Amino acid sequence: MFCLRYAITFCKNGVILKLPQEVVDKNGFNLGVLYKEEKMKLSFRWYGENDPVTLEKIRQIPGMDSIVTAVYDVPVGEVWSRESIAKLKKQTEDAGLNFEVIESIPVHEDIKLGKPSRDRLIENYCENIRRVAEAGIKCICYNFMPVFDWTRTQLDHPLPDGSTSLVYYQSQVDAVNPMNGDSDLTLPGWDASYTREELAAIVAEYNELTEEDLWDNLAYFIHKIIPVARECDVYMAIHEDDPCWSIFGLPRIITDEKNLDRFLALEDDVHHGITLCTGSLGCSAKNDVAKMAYKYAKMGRIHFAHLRNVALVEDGFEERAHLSSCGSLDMFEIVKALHDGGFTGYVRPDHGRMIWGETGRAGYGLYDRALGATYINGLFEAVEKMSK
Ligand code: DNO
Repeated sequence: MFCLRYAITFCKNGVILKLPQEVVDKNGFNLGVLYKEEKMKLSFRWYGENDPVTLEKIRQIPGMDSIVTAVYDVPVGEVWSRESIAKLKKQTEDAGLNFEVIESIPVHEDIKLGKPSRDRLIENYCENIRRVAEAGIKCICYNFMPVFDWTRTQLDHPLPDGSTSLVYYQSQVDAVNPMNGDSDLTLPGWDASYTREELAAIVAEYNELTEEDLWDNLAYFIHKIIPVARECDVYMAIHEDDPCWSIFGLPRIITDEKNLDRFLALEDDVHHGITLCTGSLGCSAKNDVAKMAYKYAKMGRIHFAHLRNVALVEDGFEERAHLSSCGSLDMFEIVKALHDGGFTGYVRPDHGRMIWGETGRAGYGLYDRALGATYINGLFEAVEKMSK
């Protein structure tokens, strides 16, 4: 006697994305894996009920499978309430989409700094892993960038076709001193919950911290969270530093192949993996993104992929449409590398330009990301069929 633990589920557009995974006998003993999920799962970032890009709109993007979201009503470092998690799950599932990816559970600065308070904060982090896992989450994206997450110098840079996009010019970054609390100059992507003075104080705390110290603090964190992720069967997926070099003299370590190898060696466990962000790695010409995509997919360590293109320019980089011919990255080669490496994780279109007069959260409008999603679908369909 046996039964299928998981029913066959269909993507709303009729494409089979998931097949039964395990067969269990009547006592619940696992008889093994029947079919494996064979495809990437297309996902889309949603910032919750205040996001002008609604779940209903996201659902209409062809092939859409999962929502990527987070609890935003709790300060960094605190435990997320089960109610908030359950609400996100219900909203997502009511819209006919899967609730399987969190981006991000942010890492408190005290953990990155290795302060004594880190043990309590890491325990909270582990509790968040447990709570989202209980709600069905399979993959958690996070980053270990000191103070500043992704950094750009302008969010509405006009492109020749009349659209606007996010850009990074090194000379402008070099002109900003985040230690100067009086300056009104802020850069997009900075955590808005800090005042300028608080920001300056936190940056000052990093003065003494070397890259090796940051590695030690990362290793300490990883050794505590990965056993919990394994227990909960959740895939942790670190996001590379964006851009992938040090800014304002702060150390940044998740930047290239050598450092990703070092990072992955911290724990020999598939639950310890990466988000392959093509735009973050691809803004340095030194990174061969397709090579890394193949290598880490083959190792089973890419759980999430952020796919977008960037154009490298003399003084930095400009975000462009997803299409290969619009930027410096060969998106076909990257998708082929993921596919050939056996990648079956979550994929999302990353930042889009603002097009067709859309206004809203920079990088996270509907239209250009939806075009990106459709392009990504096309690339995956092509590489899948070519390989048969
Ligand atoms: C930018 C995003 C990042 C990412 C975090 C992950 O648009 O890709 O902010 O969410 O770095 O923790």
